[in-house]
Amino acid sequence: MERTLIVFKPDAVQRGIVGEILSRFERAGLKIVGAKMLNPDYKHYFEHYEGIGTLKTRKGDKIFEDQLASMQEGPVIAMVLEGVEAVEVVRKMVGPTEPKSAQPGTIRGDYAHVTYSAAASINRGVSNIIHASAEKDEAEQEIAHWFSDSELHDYQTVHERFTQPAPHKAKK
Ligand code: IDP
Ligand code: MG
Repeated sequence: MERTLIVFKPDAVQRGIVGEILSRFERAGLKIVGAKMLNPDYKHYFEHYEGIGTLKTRKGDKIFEDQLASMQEGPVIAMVLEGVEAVEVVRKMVGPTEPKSAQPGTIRGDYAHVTYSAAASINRGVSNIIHASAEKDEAEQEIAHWFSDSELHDYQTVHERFTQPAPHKAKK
């Protein structure tokens, strides 16, 4: 089963909308296998956003530094979710990076509206509620960066009954 990292950013935590967003993932049947609140330092975010995410290389110094400062505005809640093709499914639910372009129905489209240019004018990374790993390889690196093995848990959900081999045969 595939795993992906999500991080509720300071804007989600401070707006008090973590619970209702999390319920979307639970409703879809994704399984929480790790969860914690933390306040990471610059070094941790540097590795997350540049070492793994190449944000500085892709978008330049200003956007990178604005983004790291925005993430340090308060604690975040990090989780590892597990499910069938979880990386792609969670990204689909989260929507594209810029809230203005994110469709209604996605988390970024439903809970935010801001633009890159508005964010640049106030020296912030664009506030888009939640981080989600973009690729399988990125997810593996991010999970190892945010969670130790002992913080990831193994248990059965009722939903897994429907993602595992059927025990029965059709009745004739
Ligand atoms: P993603 O979060 O959708 O994967 P990335 O390109 O990996 O997008 O960027 C990481 C985060 O950095 C974004 O979620 C957003 O908060 C911020 N960011 C990315 N590009 C821009 C930009 O052009 N302006 C402002 N903030 C940006
Ligand atoms: Mg990314």
